[in-house]
Amino acid sequence: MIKLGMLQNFCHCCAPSKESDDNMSKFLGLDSSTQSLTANLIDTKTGDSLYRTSINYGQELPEYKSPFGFLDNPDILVKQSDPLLWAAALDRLFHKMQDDGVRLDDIAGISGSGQQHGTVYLNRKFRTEGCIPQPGEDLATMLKSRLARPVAPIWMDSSTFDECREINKLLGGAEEVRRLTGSAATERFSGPQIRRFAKLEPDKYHDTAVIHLVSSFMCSLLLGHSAPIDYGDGSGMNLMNIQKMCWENSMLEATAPNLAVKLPSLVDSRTIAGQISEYFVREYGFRKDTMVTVWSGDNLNSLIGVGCWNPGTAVISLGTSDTYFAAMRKGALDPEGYGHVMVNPAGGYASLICFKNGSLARNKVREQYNMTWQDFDVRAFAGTPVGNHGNMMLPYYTSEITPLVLNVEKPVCEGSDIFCSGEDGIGTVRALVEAQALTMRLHSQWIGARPKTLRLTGGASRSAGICRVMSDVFGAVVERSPVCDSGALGAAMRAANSQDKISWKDLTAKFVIKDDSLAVHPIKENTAIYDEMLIRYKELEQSIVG
Ligand code: XUL
Repeated sequence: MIKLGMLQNFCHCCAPSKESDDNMSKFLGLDSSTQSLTANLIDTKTGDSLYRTSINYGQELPEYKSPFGFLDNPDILVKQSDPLLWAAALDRLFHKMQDDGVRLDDIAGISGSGQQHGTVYLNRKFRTEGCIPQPGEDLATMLKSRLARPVAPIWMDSSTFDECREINKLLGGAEEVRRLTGSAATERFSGPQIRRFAKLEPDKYHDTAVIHLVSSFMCSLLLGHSAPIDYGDGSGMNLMNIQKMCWENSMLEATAPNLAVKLPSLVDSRTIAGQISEYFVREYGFRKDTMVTVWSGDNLNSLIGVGCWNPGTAVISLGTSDTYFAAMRKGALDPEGYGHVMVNPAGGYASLICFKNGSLARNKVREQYNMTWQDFDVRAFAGTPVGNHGNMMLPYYTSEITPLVLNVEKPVCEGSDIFCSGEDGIGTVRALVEAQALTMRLHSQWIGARPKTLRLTGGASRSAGICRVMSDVFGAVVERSPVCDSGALGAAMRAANSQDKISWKDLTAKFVIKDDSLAVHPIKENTAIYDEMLIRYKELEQSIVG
């Protein structure tokens, strides 16, 4: 077992004191996600979100040829991004904030949220010289000479089926990997991705001095040197012992040679990693003593941003991927291997299940039928009955993670063809959304009792039709989080909690507004229809997935 690094370097009680008290209440949360970089600036004195903005990679940085945040690849299982794009987005974001008149010298602290599992491979120059651009240089130009690998595999990658089997075998079975790391070896997780890289490009792997997650990589850019990885995002790697909170040597050895020396240290998610680098002071006028709290994974930040850091309410985040997550009261592991246990940055653990066919699938249906969001939401649900006349779909418009289904690009339909290929598409919309809710209910059963309350977040949570289906399928009250950037908000709240010692309870009361008039209550008769449908859904899934 490897010991924790020099924890005291990152201790959350050693922040230098600020010059004045006036400017200590503004905290910036950033969210480096698959398709965009988002900012949310909060003021803990007034309880306001002062400023929000987003840089969409495809639209605002087209030169990186990543319209959806990742590079084109002939192999549909391979999904990789250009880390230079993420660095360029950070510069672009601060320029935008300056142009919009945001006083960056007013910001006391920053933290962030990153798409989970993705890995960035950096060379010796990064380790020895850090990552502060020279005058006249920007972040992307500086970074070019510090990358050991020009691409970063991201969470959407499903190319590591063999590596997962190899890792599970080396550890004596998936169960042992799950017991140690909270998850069976999982295609998109960092460990299997690192193993594949070490196998396919051993020379480049050898030249890699540091391997970062997206979260710790972005944090490093802000600091100007290598940042630690927080326990939360560290638990999505298949490398961390989730009970002992340290790198698990047997996993490191089963993954790739010499991995221990390439990984940053692991720290508590409340750790202040240091002051912002001189680049941001020089270029954008940040104060020298703006402190940076370690970044964490996007779902874990969202847990805080929607106010569900305490057990009780499960969260459904409807984004590029759909995720189902909740703070955990007692430990449980998914015997089927799809669900994950991760460290909750607010303390304790959290369950997480990820479905790749989220907005990806919803958008495909909209495009297929040339529908507006309003058509999708209003017409489709009003025009079709609950249960869709018994028609059902497995929603695999692209390879799925939960359950694992590779090399698919078409949903599996049961029942009349009309609802999958009908001209107006309204039956298809209902079939898709019902399937998305049913698969969530089916694959979250390992966590324990069905939740009485669900909190929906993410763009698609604005859809009344989707909220109704979720509520009826789970037989639970659906609360709608008015916040669509819960990752960025959660990160800002984490910065305030670690740096200003404001409790989660106070932060939640100030920033997580919940409008009870928007709550959707389950209709018993509909839940009964879905209870029966769930049995059929499970059978259909098993007939395809095995
Ligand atoms: C979670 C997962 C995705 C990404 C999306 O395990 O893979 O939700 O975090 O950014």
